[in-house]
Amino acid sequence: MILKYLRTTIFFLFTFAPCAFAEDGYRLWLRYDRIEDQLILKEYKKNVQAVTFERKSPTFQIAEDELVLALNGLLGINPVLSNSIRHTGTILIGTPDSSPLIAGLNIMDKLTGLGTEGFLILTATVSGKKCIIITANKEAGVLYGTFYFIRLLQTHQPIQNLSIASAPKIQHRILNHWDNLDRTVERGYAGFSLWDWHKLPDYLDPRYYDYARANASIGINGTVITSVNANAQALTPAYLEKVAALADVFRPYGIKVYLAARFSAPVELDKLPTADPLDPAVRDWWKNKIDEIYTYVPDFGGFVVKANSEGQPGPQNYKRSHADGANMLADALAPHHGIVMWRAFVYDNEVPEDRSKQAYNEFKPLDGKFDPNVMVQVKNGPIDFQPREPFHPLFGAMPKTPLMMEFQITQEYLGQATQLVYLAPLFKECLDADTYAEGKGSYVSKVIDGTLENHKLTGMAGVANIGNDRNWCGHPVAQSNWYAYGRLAWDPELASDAIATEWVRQTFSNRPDVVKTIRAIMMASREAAVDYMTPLGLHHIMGYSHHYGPGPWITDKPRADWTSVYYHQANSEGIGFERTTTGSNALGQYAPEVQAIYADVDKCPEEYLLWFHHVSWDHRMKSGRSLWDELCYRYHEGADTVAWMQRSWDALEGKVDAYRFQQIKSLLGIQYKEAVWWRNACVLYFQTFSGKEIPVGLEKPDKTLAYYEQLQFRYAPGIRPRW
Ligand code: GCW
Repeated sequence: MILKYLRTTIFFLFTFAPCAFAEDGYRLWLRYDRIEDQLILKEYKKNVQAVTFERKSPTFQIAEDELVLALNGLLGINPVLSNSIRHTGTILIGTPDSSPLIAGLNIMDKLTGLGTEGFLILTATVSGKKCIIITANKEAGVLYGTFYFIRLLQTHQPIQNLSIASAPKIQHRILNHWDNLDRTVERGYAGFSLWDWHKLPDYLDPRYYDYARANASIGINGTVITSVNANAQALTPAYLEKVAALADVFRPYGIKVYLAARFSAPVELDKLPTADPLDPAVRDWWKNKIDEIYTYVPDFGGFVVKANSEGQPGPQNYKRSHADGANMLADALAPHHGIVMWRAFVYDNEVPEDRSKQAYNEFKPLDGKFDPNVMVQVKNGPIDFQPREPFHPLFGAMPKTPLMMEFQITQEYLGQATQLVYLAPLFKECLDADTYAEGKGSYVSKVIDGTLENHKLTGMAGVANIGNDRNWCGHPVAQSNWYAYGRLAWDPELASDAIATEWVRQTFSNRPDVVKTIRAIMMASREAAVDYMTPLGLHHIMGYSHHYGPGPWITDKPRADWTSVYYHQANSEGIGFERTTTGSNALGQYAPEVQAIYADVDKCPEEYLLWFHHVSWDHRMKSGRSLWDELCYRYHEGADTVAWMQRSWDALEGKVDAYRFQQIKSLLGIQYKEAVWWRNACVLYFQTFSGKEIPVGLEKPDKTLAYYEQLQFRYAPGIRPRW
């Protein structure tokens, strides 16, 4: 009852918010404002008049509520709701099990192959009336189909003759929240954690429902609600009760809850003398703990684990392998059908080896040693979510192990919440990369979706950029990265610009000039960020610890691999990290075909030049310029592109809502300042090594290097807690 009341309240807010309040971004891409184009409106109204569910369930109720909300808003109609077909233009919704009418349609062959989450949207005549059928094998598919249908209306697509089949290519499509129990969010730039632990389990913030709706609308089906830098307290009854309350909210939306497991929990919580994964008492402890979790959350998804990485405890503390650790948890989760997502993000300052090689060196020998319900979760690149990295060499190198992709949606290294950087092109660059593991066409996407190496268990994780800011993600356009992540987890083959188009149409406007302009800004934004931060393959030269702004001068820190000089290796001869046979030979971790692309400094694609090579300042680039000149040009080009983004955005005044127009305008102003700051600081710093002049015609920095070096940001958001 209370639930129902809450839901009605939320819908009320959603429906009426635009009249009473500014467009503040709360509604994300689920804005259902009236369609202005009268022709389209008329056409839609003809085709959509009623909604029929023959049988209801909590998930179907959500689908019906969403449709009613959307049809009220977009078309201004109150559809007739019934459990039988009486009107032309009925949307008939259900599964063959829930709906005798659908079961009678002879579509079973179309449904096979769509799995438990795929759906069909069809135009068909039922009981003599022209109807739109939204159906699936299971309820979750029906919900996804409903959101898909609503998207068709939001983006003004034809609906007269529908025949759509869609199924996710990846099984586990998961958000990883790096949320701490005190509600701070590691690398979070959108306020505090959504999870109000203090008021849970009794108070269910309406945002939990809206969060679930947003995820369901793009097919996200799992959420790890606690940070990988895990706190064992999350596994205690006091917290499990709260976790259960969230799981109950999310369940009808098709979303499972997962937790991060702290490897030393048996020691911390119950004073066991060890957390050795082969110790019987430790194994029993986890078995009992996991059984206990399932009494709270019967469909608990499982654990993500960060072990022996950046100070986190793990099996290596006891001279055991990552596989020993993962399998201990997997064994206890298996009877409940839970999974382990064991992260491969490991590197050790004590190991005298290029950091980019370490995960591969540790994990490759373990191929085939993991239990069947373990996935190894690998970041897209071998260092750490940089503006540009080559794909991680583990992709394609562990054929016997299901590898899960980990992307970072939150913009830790890409401008945080002050910069507009659309990440789909970054995600795609990795997914579309060819590993050559099984010959040409062995794309990373095929490793991830299980087709290359024949795995059933598949997954993608995205480190969430969501917080309790009114607009969820801090920067209004950062929502597009949440959206794009979900869409690509459903189908890694989708194109970045197509996803941008969908998102803009739903989130801003269907006006062609608006769509074109915002899409162009989004599509240019990532490359611009690469250029003004880390052009030509540079990486990890951000400010120390908070990673805000430039810090190429960072040196003398507790660990060499936490300094910038480790990565750029600039000296009077040149710049870049030699990773070919004459250097660390990290390139040797890739297939020979990939090595052939990057090995020769004269042929290496320039976007990865300084990733793989230490290059002389005088090296001739494709443009005919010297490396030094080219570096300066790239830094300038990056900042100039932001100026272009500003001008393009300004032309939208009056064409998008005033509130977000102003927000984005002022944020772009900050982005330009930050781009110039990056450019000037880096050019001045690298000039101390090249000893060359900034090319004529390029604007000279107006401040000194010393000025940039002394800037401090003690309170930059998202810093890792130090406990
Ligand atoms: O990107 C780095 C971040 C850490 C993070 C770590 C990881 C959760 O700077 O804040 O810790 O990666 O992925 O484990």
